[in-house]
Amino acid sequence: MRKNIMWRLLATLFAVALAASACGGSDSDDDSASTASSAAEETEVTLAASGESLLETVKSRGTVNCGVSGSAVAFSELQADGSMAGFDADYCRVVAAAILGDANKVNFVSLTAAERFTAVQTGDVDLLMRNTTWTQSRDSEVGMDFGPTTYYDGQQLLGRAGDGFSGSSQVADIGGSVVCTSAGTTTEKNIADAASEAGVSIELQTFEDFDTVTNNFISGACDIITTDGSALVGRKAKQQPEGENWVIFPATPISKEPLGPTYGQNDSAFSDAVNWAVYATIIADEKGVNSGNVDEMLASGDTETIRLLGGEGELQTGMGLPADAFYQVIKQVGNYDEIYSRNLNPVGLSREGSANAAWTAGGLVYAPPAR
Ligand SMILES: N[C@@H](CCC(=O)N[C@@H](CS)C(=O)NCC(=O)O)C(=O)O
Repeated sequence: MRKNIMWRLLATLFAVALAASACGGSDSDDDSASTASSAAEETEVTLAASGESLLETVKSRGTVNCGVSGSAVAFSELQADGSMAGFDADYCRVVAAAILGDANKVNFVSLTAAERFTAVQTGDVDLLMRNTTWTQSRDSEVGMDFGPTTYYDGQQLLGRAGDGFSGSSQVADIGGSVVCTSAGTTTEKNIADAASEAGVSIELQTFEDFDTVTNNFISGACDIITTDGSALVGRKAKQQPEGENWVIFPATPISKEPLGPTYGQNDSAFSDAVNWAVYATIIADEKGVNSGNVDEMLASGDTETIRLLGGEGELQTGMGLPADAFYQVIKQVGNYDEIYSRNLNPVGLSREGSANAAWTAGGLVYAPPAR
């Protein structure tokens, strides 16, 4: 057992060292690379002191430290009263409801794209629900693990109709443009690749956050902004000035951006808890179980529904969660469709006909069985 813990410690330190070198070059900015050694030291302290899964740490702490953007329209937006609203914020609440029985036990931590992976490595946050794309390098050398995709996104561009752009514009049409995006994202690399593949040259400018990017577009300093399509839809809904017509293109995104929960690698107890909390929202949606009828379904649903809601709670207790973990998730936060509809429909993002529809409706949203 002790030997096991030592191996985990060594493996984690090795991963953090690798991640730190990767952050500077591929997925983060120089600032996060410069904190690499303190990240490694802090991680050593955290694991040496506990040697336990984050699941146990979260239970004894009594709150989930959840990394979000804080300024991603409809995904995680800091409100005037200090609360956090949005789809990602609600998925932080899903995790807290499952592990702690209380969706309000979340400490939201706003992070820029460039800061996010270091915040996981140092233990500042337990997980990210922060428009974070699952990629091969993040899943390996950066030292992250990824849970089920909660939103299937893709990168698009946003320009002005007044500059001659339309919904049918292509990357080949942006030659000579100043194109702006945030640093430390998949976005900056994808657009550079796409422009070179289309044979056009662009001036790519990166900024620390997407508020600055959007403000630079509004002021005219950027001709085009680019990021996950969902963020562009949100920005257009909230910030398009009167009399202007912002257009989003190309119709088929230039990349795949599967977004979902992200946490440090090799902690199965914690990742199982996060993953199955997300799956519970998807299964509940498939079964027609929602926050309004969950009590009724616990009494009279089919056998899988009763298992999922804790009528027979062994599946949940077997993974270190309370028997009613997923009942609490659905009762307090809702199923996938409720979470999607209340946050994303208001800005014009619809599940229908998209990859975010249920698999039974031609989409990709699918969960393994609760058995
Ligand atoms: N999904 C991409 C981009 C994520 C990201 O941070 N996007 C920036 C904009 S490029 C952002 O803050 N988006 C939300 C917003 O502020 O609207 C990634 O994981 O690298």
